[in-house]
Amino acid sequence: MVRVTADHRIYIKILYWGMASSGKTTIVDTLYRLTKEQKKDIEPTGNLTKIAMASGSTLYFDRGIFQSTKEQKVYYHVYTVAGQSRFSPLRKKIFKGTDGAIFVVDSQTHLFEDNIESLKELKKVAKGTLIKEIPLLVMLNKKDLTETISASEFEQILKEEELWYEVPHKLALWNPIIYESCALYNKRREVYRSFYECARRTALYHIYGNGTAPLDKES
Ligand SMILES: Nc1nc2c(ncn2[C@@H]2O[C@H](COP(=O)(O)OP(=O)(O)OP(=O)(O)O)[C@@H](O)[C@H]2O)c(=O)[nH]1
Ligand SMILES: [Mg+2]
Repeated sequence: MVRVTADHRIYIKILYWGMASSGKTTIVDTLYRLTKEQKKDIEPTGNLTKIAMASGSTLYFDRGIFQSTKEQKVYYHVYTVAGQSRFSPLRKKIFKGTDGAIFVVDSQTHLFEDNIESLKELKKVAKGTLIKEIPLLVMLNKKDLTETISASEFEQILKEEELWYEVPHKLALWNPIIYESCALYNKRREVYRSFYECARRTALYHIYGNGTAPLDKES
């Protein structure tokens, strides 16, 4: 839920969701580092909050706050969920108030089913709001590895899960973009672009769609 404070600051919540070890924490780490080091349209304010186990796996969530450098009143609260199955009730809590979601796939072929399970859980928690009210984007992560699934294979999953609209459906304009990504800082690929697109779509839903996917005038 986009929040506007009395001093006209706008807070937007963006959530990274996906199975354990798919790379969510690494993505936010990389996003933080690269926006701190380079001049981008967002910059981090303060540090990242990471609540993790000794293994590095997220125990509760990660959170970072980024500020738009063009629209200084706009802030993004960026969260990642803890992907291990046992944290399901926690994920439901963290999801509350999400304005934009990025689903992070561990694209290694042998994890196909685990990713579907994580997507189904997100769908259930979102109760029909994905795409219609909450922009959804996909990162097909770890594409630096061999033996990974392709974007068209994942598109098929989105279709089976009814998270894809065929033209001429008006919502087809807002179908998730599938980014073939690598979250590792030194080999990073599509980390900034996917975040930027999620932020952009979220703003459009808020400004032109009054909290829903903007459709053209005839609709
Ligand atoms: N090769 C490769 N490894 C990655 C990539 N992204 C993350 N990893 C590695 O995968 C492991 C898990 O990454 P995390 O970022 O902790 O995964 P997570 O999704 O936050 O996991 P949970 O917190 O348990 O849900 C780490 O060893 C990362 O270095 C990637 O794009 N390519
Ligand atoms: Mg994590």
